[in-house]
Amino acid sequence: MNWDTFFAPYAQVVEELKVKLKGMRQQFEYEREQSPIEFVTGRVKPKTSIIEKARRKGINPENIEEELQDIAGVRVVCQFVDDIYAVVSMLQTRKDFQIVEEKDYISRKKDSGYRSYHVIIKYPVETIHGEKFVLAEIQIRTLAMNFWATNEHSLNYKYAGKIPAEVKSRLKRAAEAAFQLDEEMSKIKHEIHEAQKAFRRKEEQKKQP
Ligand code: 0O2
Repeated sequence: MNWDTFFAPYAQVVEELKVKLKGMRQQFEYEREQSPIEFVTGRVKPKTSIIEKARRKGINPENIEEELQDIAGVRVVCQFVDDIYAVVSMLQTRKDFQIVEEKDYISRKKDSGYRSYHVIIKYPVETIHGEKFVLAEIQIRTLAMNFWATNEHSLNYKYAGKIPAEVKSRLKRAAEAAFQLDEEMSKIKHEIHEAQKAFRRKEEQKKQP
């Protein structure tokens, strides 16, 4: 397989989705409204991870494009849990891609303690050979969920998926703490928004001559 050719449409999808999602954030700013999107990142899954995941899930290499949903991955990070659902509703109304699956690991967290909302989409990408539909995964999570998932991911990498029991139980407690943090912050969301609005107004005044 020519991996450069294989990766090209995925790299394009990730870039296009990043531009579009960052554009949504920008539009909220232009309209002086609180954006539900804090930041957006994206990546194309590395070759070794694709091969390893396909092997683990028993996917025939010929079917990787149809069966591996997260070769193109974009992450939307929000301040509050409510924001996640606001982003999901906005994605549901878009006409530039089709949602093929939604995985709500927030109302039903994974055994590891992982929480996040995943939206799997079919995205039409223009290539030099014409239109190609590519699967992509949009992960939407709060800052607290992201903090937990990033650290857990590093530990999984370190221990090659076999995290020692003691570390695992600490991770479970940390997941609970992240959940509590989201709950508490949601309760003072309005006050935080007011404070952030006032701060932005002050910054804008400073810029004026
Ligand atoms: P990477 O390195 O982030 O790309 P699965 O069979 O559970 O591995 P599946 O069926 O594709 O994966 O779907 P799922 O469960 O929605 O997981 C897809 C991605 O979600 C994972 O990709 C992770 O990015 C993230 N994820 C899912 N579960 C966990 C978890 O317990 N901890 C962390 N930190 N992230 C998780 P990859 O390919 O596993 O990894």
